[in-house]
Amino acid sequence: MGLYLLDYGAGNVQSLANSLISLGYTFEWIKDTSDFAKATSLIFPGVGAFETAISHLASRGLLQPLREYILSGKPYFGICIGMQVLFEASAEASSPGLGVIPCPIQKFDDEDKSVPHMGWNTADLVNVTSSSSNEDTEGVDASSYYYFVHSFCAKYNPDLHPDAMRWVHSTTQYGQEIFVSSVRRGNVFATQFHPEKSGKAGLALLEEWLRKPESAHTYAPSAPLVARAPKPKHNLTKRIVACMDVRANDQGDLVVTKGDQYDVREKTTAAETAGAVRNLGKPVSLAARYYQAGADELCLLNITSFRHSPLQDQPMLAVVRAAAECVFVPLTIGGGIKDSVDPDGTKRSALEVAGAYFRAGADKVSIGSEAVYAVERFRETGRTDRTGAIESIAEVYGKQAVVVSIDPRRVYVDPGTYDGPYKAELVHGQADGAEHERGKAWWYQCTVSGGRESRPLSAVQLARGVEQLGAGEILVNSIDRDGTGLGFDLALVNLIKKSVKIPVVASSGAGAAAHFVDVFNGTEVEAALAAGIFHREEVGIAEVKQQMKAAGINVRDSA
Ligand code: 1PR
Repeated sequence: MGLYLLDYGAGNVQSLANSLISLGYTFEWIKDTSDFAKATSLIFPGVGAFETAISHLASRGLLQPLREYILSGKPYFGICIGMQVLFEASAEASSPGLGVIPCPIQKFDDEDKSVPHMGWNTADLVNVTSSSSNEDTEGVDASSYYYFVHSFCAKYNPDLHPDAMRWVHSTTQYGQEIFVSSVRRGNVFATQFHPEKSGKAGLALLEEWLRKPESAHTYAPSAPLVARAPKPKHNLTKRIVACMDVRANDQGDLVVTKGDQYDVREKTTAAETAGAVRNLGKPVSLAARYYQAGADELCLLNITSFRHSPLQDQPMLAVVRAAAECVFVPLTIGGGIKDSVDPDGTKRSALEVAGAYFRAGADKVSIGSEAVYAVERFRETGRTDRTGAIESIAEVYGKQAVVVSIDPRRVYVDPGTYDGPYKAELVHGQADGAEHERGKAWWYQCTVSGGRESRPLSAVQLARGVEQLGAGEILVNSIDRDGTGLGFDLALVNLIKKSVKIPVVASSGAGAAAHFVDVFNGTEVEAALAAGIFHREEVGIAEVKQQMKAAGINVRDSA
């Protein structure tokens, strides 16, 4: 079978390649226009931004051959942007799409929800009954969760776009909006979600399409559809993220470590371990374990990258490559996403560094110190030349690929006398709260270099600034809570969540499954991250999810 994959050169396409390899399929990459004729089936795993996809395809002379391939009747499977390019246009871009489906791609309304739509949601099949076979459903299982990450979508609107809606295979609800989550018609099948990032459910769906004989990829248009009112609540789950802080130990091996308030060295007095970097395992084997255990996302942070972090021979790239071969949920990589210089003097922009991680199999990059400097510059000058790490990566790979990781620390002040610049952001200790907080007030100060240096910027200022610069998600750590097991700092998480419209991940302090219930009940965050309790196997991911479920919080069950 001449299975080909189309890569337009931006975003993580390696994960799809890894999925196909894990399913036992071989494939070729489309390298030039002549390959379209050799392809007997084609997958376009579009990742990133619509404009980038169209302009890269056009500049490589691949846009028209792609259109011709689709019209030729040979099987086509589009993923995310690979689905969106089928439409006539996108609010994200000035260039038109392929115009195969007569309706535009529009932006989600962020009035009632965070945008991007990021996480695990369901797909409701249209015109398919419960007795339908896999063949009828294309392997889309209405009871499974699939991973979505996008700010733009084809809104479900049979009144306005009756012809386009006859392509619809499934719809999904986000907030009070219903959008098209998969289409099929003729030789075309495409999903807005990422099967290659949707764990076992996604792999099963890919396999269903791959094992079908090429001649069987012919789908009748769906019967005319009617408008539907949204349900009171969408099915997007709250995400559980397992995080691995990675650094070289004193022997030079990359290990997963874990600090208490960012100090990762052993406190024992035993001569052989005193002062050594805590070693909690190997990053790739831990990543594989957390994937199997049902983590919704994984995060790998290179925590000593502030020292010197060249791209050449970067050991974290090998870690990401190996992890992406066995992990089929989203992978974030952080640490050292900034302009750097290789040992031979070659300058690397943050965009190049991020690109190397995306090609290795990362879905998002997380920016720490550099984000603080960027917001400081932005606030000082009131403008940006769009060349900074956040802006340049978001422009090419889409904002959903840019996470900002913030490392704030509490600064206590006297609430009666404080009249400083953070007065409006002060959090006041509750009379029935922790003893050390009563009668006090504090603000959250940004730090860089893994908490080693404090900066004249608050966490709220940082969060608002990075949102303006184009970040797609914020990871809120807390130096005060990190490794303490005292629970998430709900005051901090609430403060940040209320300051921005983009998704927020709560981090630091989880010490029990109940702490996840507390953070999801006490704040509106989309995800919660933990490290120590998972590494030390004190609490399992399944146990966390069981407790969340018992508390009525929507979760995804398995890998
Ligand atoms: O500044 O862009 O190079 O990024 C460096 C990254 O490394 C940042 O994301 C920063 O948070 C992280 N980092 C730097 N030093 C440390 C350290 O621990 N010494 N780790 C560090 C940050 C916080 C979380 C941790 C949670 C959950 N660690 O990653 O996993 O606090 O822990 P818990 O559940 O055990 O409480 P740049």
